[in-house]
Amino acid sequence: MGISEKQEALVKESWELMKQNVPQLSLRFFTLILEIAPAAKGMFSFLKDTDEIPENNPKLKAHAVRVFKMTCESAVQLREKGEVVVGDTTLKYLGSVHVKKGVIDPHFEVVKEALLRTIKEAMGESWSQEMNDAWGEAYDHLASAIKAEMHAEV
Ligand code: HEM
Ligand code: ISQ
Repeated sequence: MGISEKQEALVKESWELMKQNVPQLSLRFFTLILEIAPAAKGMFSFLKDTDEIPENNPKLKAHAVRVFKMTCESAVQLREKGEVVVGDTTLKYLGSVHVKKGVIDPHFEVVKEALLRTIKEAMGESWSQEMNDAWGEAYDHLASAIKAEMHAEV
């Protein structure tokens, strides 16, 4: 299943709005990940030695933004090409980073759920099911590409 032109626009527009509030967005995204899967905490180097999620941690913000951005780009590619083709080296690199950190396939559902809930909360009145499905679709394709690299890694 691909995504429609309208859905691509919904993803892009919502990201344009959300990125104006990166500190809150990244904190919420992360909080939700840990709410759904508390055990994930130990995997993130920037959280290991803290009790609470750092509100203004530059690394956390930068990482969270990359996840959103990559998912948004994946929506554009899905629309244009019907598939996700993040630069080959980027994918290989991401595959190896995640394998090294001990990420396994089911974790991707956790991050998806957290991402979609973050978007729903951030968009409030402007949120729609169609917007949600578009982000979900884009994420699924990106996640599959990363998972494929993770399995190719060894
Ligand atoms: C690191 C993206 C899924 C856990 C990263 C980095 C990116 C990224 C860009 C930074 C790599 C670097 O430059 O060091 C993504 C995307 C995902 C995804 C786009 C899904 C489509 C997941 C999942 C988990 C996870 C499912 C499991 C909970 C981590 C961890 C790191 C990381 C633990 C290392 C953080 C650190 O300590 O520096 N991810 N990720 N990621 N990711 Fe993901
Ligand atoms: C890395 N990978 C997946 C999700 C993330 C969320 C916040 C910060 C870093 C991340």
